[in-house]
Amino acid sequence: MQSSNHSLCLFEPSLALEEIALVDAKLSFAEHFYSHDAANNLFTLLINETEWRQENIQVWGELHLQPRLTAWHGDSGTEYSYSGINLRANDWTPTLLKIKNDIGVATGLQFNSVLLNLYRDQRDSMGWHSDDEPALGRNPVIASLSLGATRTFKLKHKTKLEQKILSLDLTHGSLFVMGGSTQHHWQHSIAKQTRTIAPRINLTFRQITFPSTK
Ligand SMILES: O=C(O)CCC(=O)C(=O)O
Ligand SMILES: [Mn+2]
Repeated sequence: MQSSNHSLCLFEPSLALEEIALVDAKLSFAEHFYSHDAANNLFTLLINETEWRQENIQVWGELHLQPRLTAWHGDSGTEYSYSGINLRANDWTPTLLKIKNDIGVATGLQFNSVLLNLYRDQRDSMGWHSDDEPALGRNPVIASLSLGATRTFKLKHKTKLEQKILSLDLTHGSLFVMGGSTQHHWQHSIAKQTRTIAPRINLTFRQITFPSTK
């Protein structure tokens, strides 16, 4: 439910995306894509409006509960499969459409779906992976908005072991974009921590390629 305190029209994002140099990757980052107040506003809206689910995933043939909550929204017909889960898209909400539009203006790109992750505390995490599902097509662009507590996003090269792991603090209101061949060459993760960490929401906007248009 939206109250006047949480109006979507009160803020505009900053468009300043800066490149992060990394071999075999194309990365850019805007630390203050949304102001602190705008990011607070979006965090509150998304926590309350989202039907958060804890999905079972298959790891080495065994079912486990994912160590975070998720939701999938997108254009009708977009569906997403990973680790044995099949997600049918929920409709766009005004909040998600506003963010999608702001990111579209900043990047010049269109997205047709978004995966929302809620890391409830320091015990929630995301294991090493690449966003390289066939439905994302070749050289996908993934636009990642972070809200709430800062978590460290790590990138490690798949084959060039001399490349150091890159650690990037994804702060409240920041936008991080991965494109080019990043997903071919690098894996990324969010590790569990031992110190107490407040909740964090991450939204990754994606463009799903429909089989019929391939
Ligand atoms: O939470 C993050 O920053 C990463 C999320 C992610 O890698 C994903 O949704 O595929
Ligand atoms: Mn990912």
